[in-house]
Amino acid sequence: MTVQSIDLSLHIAEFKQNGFTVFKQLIDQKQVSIWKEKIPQIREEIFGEQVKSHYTVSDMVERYPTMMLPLTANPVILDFMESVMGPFIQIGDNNLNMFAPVAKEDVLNEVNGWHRDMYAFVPTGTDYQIPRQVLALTYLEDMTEETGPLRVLAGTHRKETVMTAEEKSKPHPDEELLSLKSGDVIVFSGLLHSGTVNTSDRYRLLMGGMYTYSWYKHDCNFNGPNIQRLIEQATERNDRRMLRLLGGYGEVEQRRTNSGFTLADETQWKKWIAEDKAALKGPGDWWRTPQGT
Ligand SMILES: O=C(O)CCC(=O)C(=O)O
Repeated sequence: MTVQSIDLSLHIAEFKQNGFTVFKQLIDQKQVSIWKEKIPQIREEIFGEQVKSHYTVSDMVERYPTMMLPLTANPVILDFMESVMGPFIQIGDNNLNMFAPVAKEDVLNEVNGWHRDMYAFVPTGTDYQIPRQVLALTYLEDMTEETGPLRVLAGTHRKETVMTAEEKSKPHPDEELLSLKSGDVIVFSGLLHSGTVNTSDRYRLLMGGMYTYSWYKHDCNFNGPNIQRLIEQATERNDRRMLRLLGGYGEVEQRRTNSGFTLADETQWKKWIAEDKAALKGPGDWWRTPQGT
Protein backbone atom coordinates (compact mmCIF):
# COMPACT_ATOMS: atom_id res chain seq x y z
CA MET A 1 0.00 0.00 0.00
CA THR A 2 1.46 3.37 -0.94
CA VAL A 3 0.90 6.57 1.01
CA GLN A 4 -0.66 8.04 -2.13
CA SER A 5 -3.31 5.29 -2.35
CA ILE A 6 -4.64 5.89 1.19
CA ASP A 7 -7.61 8.17 1.68
CA LEU A 8 -6.99 9.33 5.23
CA SER A 9 -10.34 11.12 5.43
CA LEU A 10 -12.21 7.78 5.10
CA HIS A 11 -10.15 6.29 7.92
CA ILE A 12 -10.73 9.35 10.09
CA ALA A 13 -14.50 9.17 9.51
CA GLU A 14 -14.53 5.45 10.34
CA PHE A 15 -12.44 6.00 13.47
CA LYS A 16 -14.75 8.77 14.69
CA GLN A 17 -17.82 6.63 14.02
CA ASN A 18 -16.69 3.19 15.24
CA GLY A 19 -13.70 3.86 17.48
CA PHE A 20 -11.33 1.98 15.18
CA THR A 21 -10.13 1.75 11.60
CA VAL A 22 -7.95 -0.77 9.79
CA PHE A 23 -5.18 0.14 7.33
CA LYS A 24 -5.16 -3.03 5.29
CA GLN A 25 -1.69 -4.28 4.29
CA LEU A 26 0.01 -1.10 5.46
CA ILE A 27 3.02 -3.26 6.31
CA ASP A 28 4.27 -5.32 3.38
CA GLN A 29 4.93 -9.04 3.70
CA LYS A 30 8.67 -8.59 3.20
CA GLN A 31 8.76 -6.43 6.33
CA VAL A 32 6.56 -8.90 8.25
CA SER A 33 8.99 -11.73 7.31
CA ILE A 34 11.99 -9.69 8.49
CA TRP A 35 10.27 -9.11 11.84
CA LYS A 36 9.21 -12.73 12.24
CA GLU A 37 12.71 -13.96 11.52
CA LYS A 38 14.14 -11.72 14.23
CA ILE A 39 11.60 -12.51 16.96
CA PRO A 40 13.04 -15.84 18.25
CA GLN A 41 16.41 -14.08 18.68
CA ILE A 42 14.74 -11.26 20.63
CA ARG A 43 12.93 -13.75 22.87
CA GLU A 44 16.25 -15.45 23.55
CA GLU A 45 18.08 -12.15 24.19
CA ILE A 46 15.50 -10.81 26.62
CA PHE A 47 14.09 -13.91 28.28
CA GLY A 48 16.81 -16.55 27.83
CA GLU A 49 15.48 -19.95 28.97
CA GLN A 50 12.41 -18.56 30.75
CA VAL A 51 9.19 -20.27 29.76
CA LYS A 52 6.19 -17.97 29.89
CA SER A 53 2.69 -17.94 28.45
CA HIS A 54 2.99 -14.27 27.45
CA TYR A 55 6.20 -12.41 26.70
CA THR A 56 6.18 -8.62 26.42
CA VAL A 57 9.21 -6.71 25.22
CA SER A 58 8.73 -3.04 26.03
CA ASP A 59 10.73 -0.11 24.71
CA MET A 60 11.11 -1.62 21.27
CA VAL A 61 12.25 1.63 19.59
CA GLU A 62 15.17 1.93 21.99
CA ARG A 63 16.04 -1.76 21.95
CA TYR A 64 15.56 -2.46 18.23
CA PRO A 65 15.17 0.86 16.36
CA THR A 66 15.74 -0.52 12.87
CA MET A 67 13.07 -3.13 13.45
CA MET A 68 10.52 -0.92 15.19
CA LEU A 69 10.69 2.45 13.44
CA PRO A 70 8.98 1.28 10.22
CA LEU A 71 5.93 0.71 12.40
CA THR A 72 6.21 3.33 15.14
CA ALA A 73 7.34 6.17 12.84
CA ASN A 74 5.27 5.00 9.88
CA PRO A 75 4.29 8.19 8.04
CA VAL A 76 0.72 7.01 7.40
CA ILE A 77 0.19 6.20 11.07
CA LEU A 78 1.72 9.50 12.19
CA ASP A 79 -0.32 11.48 9.64
CA PHE A 80 -3.42 9.77 11.02
CA MET A 81 -2.49 10.44 14.67
CA GLU A 82 -1.79 14.11 13.94
CA SER A 83 -5.11 14.40 12.12
CA VAL A 84 -7.13 13.15 15.11
CA MET A 85 -5.04 14.51 18.03
CA GLY A 86 -3.10 17.40 16.51
CA PRO A 87 0.67 17.60 15.95
CA PHE A 88 1.52 16.66 19.54
CA ILE A 89 2.22 12.95 19.21
CA GLN A 90 4.58 11.12 21.55
CA ILE A 91 5.13 7.39 21.97
CA GLY A 92 3.25 6.29 25.09
CA ASP A 93 4.58 2.76 24.88
CA ASN A 94 5.86 0.46 22.14
CA ASN A 95 5.94 -3.26 22.54
CA LEU A 96 6.31 -6.65 21.02
CA ASN A 97 3.92 -9.24 22.46
CA MET A 98 4.25 -12.98 22.04
CA PHE A 99 1.42 -15.18 23.29
CA ALA A 100 2.37 -18.86 23.50
CA PRO A 101 -0.23 -21.39 22.28
CA VAL A 102 -2.68 -22.88 24.78
CA ALA A 103 -4.24 -26.33 24.30
CA LYS A 104 -7.95 -26.01 23.43
CA GLU A 105 -8.94 -28.22 26.36
CA ASP A 106 -7.04 -25.93 28.78
CA VAL A 107 -8.83 -22.75 27.75
CA LEU A 108 -10.85 -21.37 30.66
CA ASN A 109 -11.96 -18.14 29.01
CA GLU A 110 -11.39 -17.59 25.34
CA VAL A 111 -11.71 -13.83 25.91
CA ASN A 112 -8.50 -12.34 27.35
CA GLY A 113 -10.33 -9.49 29.07
CA TRP A 114 -12.46 -6.58 27.87
CA HIS A 115 -10.95 -3.20 28.59
CA ARG A 116 -10.39 0.33 27.38
CA ASP A 117 -6.71 1.32 27.31
CA MET A 118 -4.68 3.71 29.45
CA TYR A 119 -5.90 7.34 29.59
CA ALA A 120 -9.36 6.34 28.33
CA PHE A 121 -12.60 7.23 30.09
CA VAL A 122 -16.15 5.87 30.11
CA PRO A 123 -18.05 8.29 27.87
CA THR A 124 -20.96 10.08 29.48
CA GLY A 125 -22.53 11.09 26.18
CA THR A 126 -22.44 10.11 22.54
CA ASP A 127 -20.48 13.05 21.11
CA TYR A 128 -17.11 12.29 19.51
CA GLN A 129 -14.28 13.46 21.81
CA ILE A 130 -10.72 14.21 20.72
CA PRO A 131 -8.84 11.16 22.03
CA ARG A 132 -6.13 11.39 24.70
CA GLN A 133 -4.33 8.44 23.22
CA VAL A 134 -4.60 6.15 20.18
CA LEU A 135 -3.22 2.65 19.75
CA ALA A 136 -1.77 1.24 16.52
CA LEU A 137 -1.24 -2.52 16.46
CA THR A 138 -0.21 -5.00 13.84
CA TYR A 139 -0.43 -8.79 14.07
CA LEU A 140 2.23 -10.90 12.41
CA GLU A 141 -0.02 -13.92 11.77
CA ASP A 142 -3.38 -13.92 10.05
CA MET A 143 -5.97 -13.80 12.82
CA THR A 144 -8.14 -16.90 12.73
CA GLU A 145 -10.33 -18.63 15.29
CA GLU A 146 -7.15 -20.47 16.37
CA THR A 147 -4.62 -17.63 16.41
CA GLY A 148 -7.20 -15.53 18.27
CA PRO A 149 -8.95 -12.60 16.62
CA LEU A 150 -9.19 -9.16 18.18
CA ARG A 151 -12.68 -8.67 19.64
CA VAL A 152 -14.15 -5.17 19.57
CA LEU A 153 -17.37 -3.52 20.68
CA ALA A 154 -17.73 -0.96 17.91
CA GLY A 155 -18.90 2.47 19.02
CA THR A 156 -18.06 2.03 22.71
CA HIS A 157 -15.72 5.04 22.54
CA ARG A 158 -18.98 7.04 22.38
CA LYS A 159 -21.17 4.89 24.64
CA GLU A 160 -21.42 4.56 28.39
CA THR A 161 -20.92 0.79 28.14
CA VAL A 162 -19.69 -0.70 31.41
CA MET A 163 -19.19 -4.32 32.45
CA THR A 164 -19.23 -6.48 35.54
CA ALA A 165 -16.09 -8.42 36.51
CA GLU A 166 -17.77 -11.56 35.22
CA GLU A 167 -18.70 -10.03 31.85
CA LYS A 168 -15.12 -8.91 31.29
CA SER A 169 -13.94 -12.43 30.45
CA LYS A 170 -16.92 -13.56 28.37
CA PRO A 171 -17.85 -13.12 24.71
CA HIS A 172 -20.22 -10.14 24.35
CA PRO A 173 -23.48 -10.29 22.38
CA ASP A 174 -22.49 -7.18 20.35
CA GLU A 175 -18.87 -8.12 19.72
CA GLU A 176 -17.19 -8.15 16.32
CA LEU A 177 -14.31 -10.58 15.81
CA LEU A 178 -11.77 -8.94 13.54
CA SER A 179 -9.91 -11.43 11.41
CA LEU A 180 -7.05 -9.12 10.59
CA LYS A 181 -4.37 -10.27 8.18
CA SER A 182 -0.68 -10.09 8.95
CA GLY A 183 0.49 -6.65 7.87
CA ASP A 184 -2.85 -4.93 8.58
CA VAL A 185 -2.62 -2.13 11.12
CA ILE A 186 -5.56 -1.42 13.38
CA VAL A 187 -5.86 1.96 15.01
CA PHE A 188 -8.29 2.49 17.89
CA SER A 189 -9.05 4.58 20.95
CA GLY A 190 -11.46 4.48 23.88
CA LEU A 191 -12.90 1.29 22.46
CA LEU A 192 -13.83 -1.75 24.55
CA HIS A 193 -11.75 -4.57 23.11
CA SER A 194 -10.15 -7.86 24.03
CA GLY A 195 -7.68 -10.33 22.61
CA THR A 196 -8.63 -13.99 22.19
CA VAL A 197 -6.69 -16.95 23.54
CA ASN A 198 -4.24 -18.47 21.07
CA THR A 199 -5.05 -22.14 20.42
CA SER A 200 -2.99 -22.39 17.23
CA ASP A 201 0.34 -24.20 16.91
CA ARG A 202 2.44 -21.01 16.85
CA TYR A 203 3.03 -17.81 18.79
CA ARG A 204 0.42 -15.08 18.51
CA LEU A 205 2.58 -12.06 17.68
CA LEU A 206 1.60 -8.47 17.92
CA MET A 207 3.62 -5.28 17.71
CA GLY A 208 2.83 -1.65 18.24
CA GLY A 209 1.60 0.48 21.06
CA MET A 210 0.08 3.66 22.27
CA TYR A 211 0.60 7.21 21.04
CA THR A 212 -0.28 9.99 23.40
CA TYR A 213 0.24 13.72 23.88
CA SER A 214 3.79 14.97 24.21
CA TRP A 215 3.07 16.28 27.73
CA TYR A 216 1.63 13.01 29.05
CA LYS A 217 3.47 10.40 31.10
CA HIS A 218 4.98 7.68 28.93
CA ASP A 219 6.52 4.29 29.41
CA CYS A 220 9.67 4.67 27.28
CA ASN A 221 13.37 5.04 27.87
CA PHE A 222 13.92 8.19 25.82
CA ASN A 223 17.35 8.55 27.49
CA GLY A 224 18.70 5.33 25.98
CA PRO A 225 21.64 5.55 23.54
CA ASN A 226 19.67 4.59 20.42
CA ILE A 227 16.92 7.12 21.05
CA GLN A 228 19.47 9.77 21.98
CA ARG A 229 21.18 9.16 18.61
CA LEU A 230 17.83 9.49 16.84
CA ILE A 231 17.13 12.72 18.74
CA GLU A 232 20.49 14.14 17.60
CA GLN A 233 19.72 13.25 14.00
CA ALA A 234 16.19 14.63 14.24
CA THR A 235 17.55 17.87 15.73
CA GLU A 236 19.97 18.27 12.80
CA ARG A 237 17.02 17.89 10.42
CA ASN A 238 14.67 20.04 12.49
CA ASP A 239 12.28 17.10 12.45
CA ARG A 240 9.78 18.35 15.02
CA ARG A 241 7.49 15.37 14.54
CA MET A 242 10.25 12.87 15.34
CA LEU A 243 11.45 14.96 18.26
CA ARG A 244 7.95 14.98 19.77
CA LEU A 245 7.58 11.27 19.13
CA LEU A 246 10.70 10.73 21.24
CA GLY A 247 9.58 12.87 24.15
CA GLY A 248 10.57 16.36 22.94
CA TYR A 249 8.54 19.36 24.07
CA GLY A 250 10.12 22.66 23.10
CA GLU A 251 9.27 26.28 22.51
CA VAL A 252 7.08 25.46 19.47
CA GLU A 253 4.96 23.04 21.48
CA GLN A 254 4.70 25.42 24.43
CA ARG A 255 3.35 28.12 22.14
CA ARG A 256 0.88 25.74 20.50
CA THR A 257 -0.46 24.26 23.72
CA ASN A 258 -1.36 27.75 24.94
CA SER A 259 -2.41 29.16 21.59
CA GLY A 260 -5.66 30.78 22.69
CA PHE A 261 -7.83 28.27 20.82
CA THR A 262 -9.71 30.69 18.59
CA LEU A 263 -9.62 28.55 15.44
CA ALA A 264 -11.39 25.21 15.05
CA ASP A 265 -8.92 22.57 16.26
CA GLU A 266 -8.61 20.65 13.01
CA THR A 267 -8.10 23.86 11.01
CA GLN A 268 -5.39 24.98 13.41
CA TRP A 269 -3.71 21.56 13.43
CA LYS A 270 -3.47 21.57 9.62
CA LYS A 271 -1.63 24.91 9.72
CA TRP A 272 0.83 23.65 12.34
CA ILE A 273 1.37 20.39 10.44
CA ALA A 274 2.20 22.42 7.30
CA GLU A 275 4.62 24.58 9.35
CA ASP A 276 6.39 21.47 10.63
CA LYS A 277 6.71 20.07 7.09
CA ALA A 278 8.18 23.36 5.86
CA ALA A 279 10.67 23.41 8.76
CA LEU A 280 11.93 19.87 8.07
CA LYS A 281 15.29 19.59 6.29
CA GLY A 282 15.29 16.63 3.91
CA PRO A 283 12.92 13.68 3.65
CA GLY A 284 10.61 12.78 6.55
CA ASP A 285 11.69 9.14 6.54
CA TRP A 286 15.45 9.74 6.95
CA TRP A 287 15.36 7.25 9.85
CA ARG A 288 14.97 4.39 7.35
CA THR A 289 18.75 4.53 6.90
CA PRO A 290 20.03 1.83 9.29
CA GLN A 291 20.40 3.15 12.86
CA GLY A 292 22.14 0.12 14.39
CA THR A 293 20.16 -2.84 15.76
O1 LIG B 1 -4.28 -9.27 22.29
C1 LIG B 1 -4.90 -8.51 21.56
O2 LIG B 1 -5.30 -8.82 20.44
C2 LIG B 1 -5.28 -7.13 22.07
C3 LIG B 1 -4.20 -6.41 22.80
C4 LIG B 1 -4.77 -5.36 23.68
O3 LIG B 1 -5.83 -5.50 24.21
C5 LIG B 1 -4.08 -4.10 23.91
O4 LIG B 1 -2.94 -3.93 23.41
O5 LIG B 1 -4.63 -3.22 24.59
